[in-house]
Amino acid sequence: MHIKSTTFVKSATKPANYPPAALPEIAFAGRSNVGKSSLINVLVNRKALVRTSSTPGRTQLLNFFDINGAFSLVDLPGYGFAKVPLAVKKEWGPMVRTYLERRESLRAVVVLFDIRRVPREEDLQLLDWLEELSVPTIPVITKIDKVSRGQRLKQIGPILEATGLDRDDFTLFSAPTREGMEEIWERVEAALEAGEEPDPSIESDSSAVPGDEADLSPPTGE
Ligand SMILES: Nc1nc2c(ncn2[C@@H]2O[C@H](COP(=O)(O)OP(=O)(O)OP(=O)(O)O)[C@@H](O)[C@H]2O)c(=O)[nH]1
Ligand SMILES: [Mg+2]
Repeated sequence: MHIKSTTFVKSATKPANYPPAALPEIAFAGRSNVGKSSLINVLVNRKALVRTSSTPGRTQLLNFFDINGAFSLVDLPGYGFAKVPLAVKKEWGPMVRTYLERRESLRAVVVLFDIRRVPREEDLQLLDWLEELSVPTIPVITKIDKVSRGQRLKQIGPILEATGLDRDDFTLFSAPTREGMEEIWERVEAALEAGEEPDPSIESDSSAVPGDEADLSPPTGE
């Protein structure tokens, strides 16, 4: 993905305040502190487009970003942080559920899991909603730099067991090493393209090789 521009559009909590659903959109969800904002920053190659924090639970808003004027990324509020006041915790469910139900431009949700943690109720709730609402899901296991290569398979066992997903459903990712970044871009691009209306004026070419289009090719490294 060639990133020409990344712009923070706005924060919102309810549909009336969402920006217009003019562009296809990909959202990022997961528990507080799992690394949602860090993943977005790595994808768009910016150190701090999205604020990351060592104080989990600070982002209690939906944050909308415009990429290349072509699609949007949304950083969803995290859940499950013990120190968040109960009133705020109660808002998370309706806020996220409403977004998933009502956002017509939503193409997929990237769901993050920490390689060191067993998924909990809210993680499974989120997966259930995505399935119920038929929202395509891109599961990611993050912070893989925190365990040795040899330990990876053993560490992800409880995640596979709790979610019922297969090893191949997950992309393994690390923000500091950027491992997995290209694979996540490929999955995001596929989700963005899957939602496109076929343009009858363009002759379909089923033999096209993915990545042919200049703008949609994987990063060439830097
Ligand atoms: N080692 C390691 N640390 C990471 C990784 N991703 C994120 N972190 C760290 O984890 C902490 C939380 O990351 P954020 O990106 O702010 O997490 P978040 O999911 O956006 O958290 P909330 O906004 O509070 O919901 C920060 O200190 C990050 O530097 C990773 O892949 N590896
Ligand atoms: Mg965040």
